[in-house]
Amino acid sequence: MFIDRVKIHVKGGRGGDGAVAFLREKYRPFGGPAGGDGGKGGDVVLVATSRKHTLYDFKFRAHFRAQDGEHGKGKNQHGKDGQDLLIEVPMGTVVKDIESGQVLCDLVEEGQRCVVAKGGKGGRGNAHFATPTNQAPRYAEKGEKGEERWLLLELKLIADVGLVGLPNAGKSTLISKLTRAKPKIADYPFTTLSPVLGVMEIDEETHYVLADIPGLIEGASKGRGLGHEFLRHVERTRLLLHLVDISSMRSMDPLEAFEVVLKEMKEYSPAMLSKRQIVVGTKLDALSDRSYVDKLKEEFEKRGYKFIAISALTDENLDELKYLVDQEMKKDEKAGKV
Ligand SMILES: Nc1nc2c(ncn2[C@@H]2O[C@H](COP(=O)(O)OP(=O)(O)OP(=O)(O)O)[C@@H](O)[C@H]2O)c(=O)[nH]1
Ligand SMILES: [Mg+2]
Repeated sequence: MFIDRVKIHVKGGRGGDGAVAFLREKYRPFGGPAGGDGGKGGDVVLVATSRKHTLYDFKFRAHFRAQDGEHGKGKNQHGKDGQDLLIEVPMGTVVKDIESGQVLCDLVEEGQRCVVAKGGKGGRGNAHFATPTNQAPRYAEKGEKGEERWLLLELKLIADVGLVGLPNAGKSTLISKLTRAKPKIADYPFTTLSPVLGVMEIDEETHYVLADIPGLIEGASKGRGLGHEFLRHVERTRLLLHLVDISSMRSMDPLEAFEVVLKEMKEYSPAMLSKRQIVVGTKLDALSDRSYVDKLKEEFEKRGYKFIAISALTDENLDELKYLVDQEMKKDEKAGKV
């Protein structure tokens, strides 16, 4: 199962209490106050790692607590600080505080850290509280409680290229051709229920991560079909392949299909529309009138999009599509936008 959203509870360690103690030495029976400070409680820290790819582990464990600080001791000995609790999460994890809804951090790089619950401060021992009028204070501070909160962890897959389109457009078939991913493919809508990633190799040094997501339909932003939440998995891609069925059995005019999906993307986030898109006409093998391809090409180019017609069944133009993707991605690199 693909787990891309979990709730966890985190709690920093409690600070150790300060000690109340007095020096009692052989020749100084009434030595001064000597209660040491309590140690600080450990922090709970999330750490991004490339070793994990899902939030699956959190299905089995939802509560995390860092170690408490030790209490202070006599002879001015400070308690030890509690150890931080490090929790590994996959790269691409966005961390939200559930109560405030605020995004606390966005863990995108290997080793990146985010302190999600601070440990409490240790209390000061009575040694701190001696004054000229009270040279033997009998009190010390308690350690503070650690911070605690519920977090929502959401995994945004970090893909380079996202595949979008209506259900049945042929997204999963295409990713299965361009990568080693083996998604389910069928001739009914909403075959794909959760995102699938695949790696497309161009040459030894160059590869791109493709993301196949569930199809969008009109009203997806209002919860129809599988909704539009899945778009978050392609939110960070640099390029979208927008698939439209151009076969003779298509259920909708390709330009109309394109507009429907654009509208839903815009509802999700207007920023999605500023992403580069290549329009991919699919199922070319099942198109009887080939002159239609030129017409479509013209129409899409008029709107400012590159257009390519392919068949994932006969492999027609798949190499050309790969080449186009590579070109578009390298444009970014040259412009230093990566
Ligand atoms: N003739 C032909 N059929 C295709 C081609 N590509 C996909 N199909 C068929 O179209 C149907 C839908 O394909 P999928 O790849 O599952 O479509 P999808 O876009 O992933 O659909 P959802 O996951 O439901 O959004 C399947 O029956 C495929 O066999 C193609 O190039 N030629
Ligand atoms: Mg699919």
